[in-house]
Amino acid sequence: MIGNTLRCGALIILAMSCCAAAPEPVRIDVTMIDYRFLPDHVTFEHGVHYRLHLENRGKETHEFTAPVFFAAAKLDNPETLNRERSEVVVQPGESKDVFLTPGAPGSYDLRCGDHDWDGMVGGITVR
Ligand SMILES: [Cu+2]
Repeated sequence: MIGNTLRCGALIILAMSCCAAAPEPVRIDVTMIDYRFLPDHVTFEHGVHYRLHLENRGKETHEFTAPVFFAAAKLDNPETLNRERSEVVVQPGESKDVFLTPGAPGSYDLRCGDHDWDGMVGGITVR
């Protein structure tokens, strides 16, 4: 019994030391409300690994629509996006994480595919 506990503890310490060495992606949070992105402008550094955390606190479904930005980026979990890989659909109360490394520096269009007509637009800069 004590032996098992010790072995278990040793495994946990091994697992922790292994994973602590891996660099964490830089987290960027974008909240979606009815009908805005908060913030509405996001800046990424070229070549850096990110966790883009999208949270919908509105009552309507919102999309983080950025086809050119996503096409230029290296996506770790493209299954989070729609089939065309142009946007991330986030239901009310839901959140999604996209792990990505942005592509070429420049300015990219950001909008909500459903509510851009209502001013739910923003921008993405990669430096
Ligand atoms: Cu929307």
